Amino acid sequence: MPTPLGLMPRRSLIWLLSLLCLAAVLAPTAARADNPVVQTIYTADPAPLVHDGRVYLYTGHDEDGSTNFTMKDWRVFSSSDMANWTDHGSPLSVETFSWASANAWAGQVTERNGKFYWYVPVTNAATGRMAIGVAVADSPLGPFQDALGHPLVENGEIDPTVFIDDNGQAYLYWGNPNLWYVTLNEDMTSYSGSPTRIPLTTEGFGSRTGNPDRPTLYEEGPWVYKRNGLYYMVFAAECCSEFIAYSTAPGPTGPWTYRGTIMPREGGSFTNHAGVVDYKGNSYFFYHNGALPGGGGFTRSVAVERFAYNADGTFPTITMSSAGAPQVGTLNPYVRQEAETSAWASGIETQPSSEGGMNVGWIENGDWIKVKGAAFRAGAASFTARVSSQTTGGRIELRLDGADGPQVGTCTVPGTGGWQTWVNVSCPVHGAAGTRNLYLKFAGGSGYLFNVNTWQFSTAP
Ligand SMILES: [Ca+2]
Ligand SMILES: [Ca+2]
Repeated sequence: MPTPLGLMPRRSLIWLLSLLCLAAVLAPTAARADNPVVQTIYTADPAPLVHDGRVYLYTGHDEDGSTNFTMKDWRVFSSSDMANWTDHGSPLSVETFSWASANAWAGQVTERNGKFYWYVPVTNAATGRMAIGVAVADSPLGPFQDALGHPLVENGEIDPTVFIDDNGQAYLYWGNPNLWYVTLNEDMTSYSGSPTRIPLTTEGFGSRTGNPDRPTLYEEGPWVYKRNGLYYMVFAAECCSEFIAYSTAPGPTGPWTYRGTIMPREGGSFTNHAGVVDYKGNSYFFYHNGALPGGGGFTRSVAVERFAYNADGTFPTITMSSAGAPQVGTLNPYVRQEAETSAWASGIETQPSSEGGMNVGWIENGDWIKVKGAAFRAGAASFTARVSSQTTGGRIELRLDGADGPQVGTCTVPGTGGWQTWVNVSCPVHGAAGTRNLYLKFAGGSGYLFNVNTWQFSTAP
């Protein structure tokens, strides 16, 4: 059995590489960019899930200023248009597992019979080794509970990916430096037989030189799925820095054939981690990099690109962009929208709201939120927001096209007596018609001004 000691030389190398990467951090992303997906915190290890018409994006969470893989909880975001993402907070953390002590690393969620199963690697406090736990929920947003009260499987290796074949047989794959699978039972929380090692042959996973312990390109982070009868294993290759490569097979247990690079090494993070889904007729490739200000190997951010498979089912080369995926459809500003739904957020953070879900907070003068592609149609007449303020409040400027674009309304936010004491404020709107990018720009004095939970436009004053 491999031990965590097997990872030690790599972690040392990572230190050096991360310092190099810090020096190479890109200038702050242009305001029009929609990648990375989340700007309010650092996110890593994307695991997308399409369910009931929405994309749910499960991620890890790098702590601010982290200089190691300091990760305490997982996060979930969702979207119906691939451009505006709603922050749903943290429905799962290391603390959810009473037997775990640290390291909320890369996992994946799947749905079966109306329940959602989240497979994650964490440190088993009793053994000190990485183990894989499984949490279960009735909703893709959680809250998730430990399904077992102990690890599902433990061999010191990480990065579970889960796949349910057309015949209902489920598989859990994981591993670094090896690659393993077990056949999961229908309850998704137990398995038959014992963990099986997938042969890491050069035919199956390419070859690398100069590392006798790792003769193939396989490093970590497998992502397994099936498309048009072909089984795909996408994985992080040849640390460090990692690129994303893939192999295919005629069945879920192989034999695997190496197919080459999907995403070359780039992006200011020495790791990468892929998640692939189809949604509303297009294919999407999620990954992570160090593109946010302050970003790097331990302060990563999840990003996404739209792509199309080649006719023979092979991947095109996919490179990182700051533009992100095109919006699918538009956002309806005439239904209640969460303030924590945005294509880009500048200066703000989010927190759990006393009214459920999350709210936007830490709003200071000049902060703003971009909502992409709001379909105002013939025109909006008024705007209402659910707000709170323990101080004296401020103003929400409604602007179009840019944070300094044309102003179509201004709502005054009063003090409400507390950061979770919510009231509605409304104001008239003039000149908001057609489909435009909406900016909520926040203005006022010094310090934190107010919080916003939800907002909605109306066609009548
Ligand atoms: Ca702020
Ligand atoms: Ca909210």
